[in-house]
Amino acid sequence: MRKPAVLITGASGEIGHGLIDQLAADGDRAIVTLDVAPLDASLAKKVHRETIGSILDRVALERLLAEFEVDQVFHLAALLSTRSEYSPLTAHEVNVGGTLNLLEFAQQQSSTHGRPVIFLYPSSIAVYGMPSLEVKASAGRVKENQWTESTTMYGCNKLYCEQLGRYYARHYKQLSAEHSGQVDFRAVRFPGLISALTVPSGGTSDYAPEMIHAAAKGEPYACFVRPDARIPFMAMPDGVAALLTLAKAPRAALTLPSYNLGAFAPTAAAIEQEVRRAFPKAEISYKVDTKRQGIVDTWPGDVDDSAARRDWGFNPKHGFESAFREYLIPTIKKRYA
Ligand code: AKB
Repeated sequence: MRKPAVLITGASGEIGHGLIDQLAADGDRAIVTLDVAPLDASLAKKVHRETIGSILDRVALERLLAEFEVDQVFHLAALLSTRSEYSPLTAHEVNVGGTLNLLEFAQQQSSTHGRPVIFLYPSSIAVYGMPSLEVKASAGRVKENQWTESTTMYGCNKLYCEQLGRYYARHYKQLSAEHSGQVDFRAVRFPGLISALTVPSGGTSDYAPEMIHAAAKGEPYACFVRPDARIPFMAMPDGVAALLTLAKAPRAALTLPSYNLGAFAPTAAAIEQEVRRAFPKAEISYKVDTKRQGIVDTWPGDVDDSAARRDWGFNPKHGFESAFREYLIPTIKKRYA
């Protein structure tokens, strides 16, 4: 008998940390992970099977298919936006090829156990491409179907994978008589995520978490975007909660294949001010990287997430002040104490 399980790819990354804790606490399925990097020891003991390997390795996926009855997939593995610009072909291979492998895995799983496989996919604000700062300023809160002309490989990968997910969910092998199995694809477009426990790497929204963590460690930080740069952000626990809430939502309530999520949309200067409030001696300066700034300029200043709130009750606990004062600062202070 195969064991019922949830599969998490990219499990040792930032979202994986919080997600494993929550899923282990729920305890209703065995947790199986797949990542090129090992899990922290504290997390490894909470999972049933840790597989060190790549999402491009179809043999590893075949083995998991043979051993586990997966009915939920959290496909977190990806190369983020900054890293992807340095190696766009590798990014395409991992972000698109890897997602295709996972969708096929979910499809095969579903046809072997006869139940839909709920497939959670974190997409990103990187799917948007605001054509100019003037348009960004006047566009207000961008809706899911507006301005989706990304200028980054990562953003293009995410947008295409949303489409692949929609294809697997609704039109897979539409001309074939023997098609069985069903992928229940559900995606969110995350804003920049800020965790008190981990520091991201390879992203372009990294300036916010980097600034906070540097100040907490007493290290100087040169912010790579202008003080007036603005994009939406969210505290990591709200991001994890959103994925888990969407996973449990009744299928019939979902009207979009991919939902915007937002929580607060501060400028870099507002983040600096909040960091200084907690760490008055913080050494923060600005050394603008015009190319990374250029990417941030194409991302919306804020997103309209009313569809997620209406369809499946997305309701982040933290706004800007509470994210800092109730979650980030106290947790980070403890972490580096
Ligand atoms: C990145 O900066 O690449 C990510 C994202 C916004 O998806 N954090």
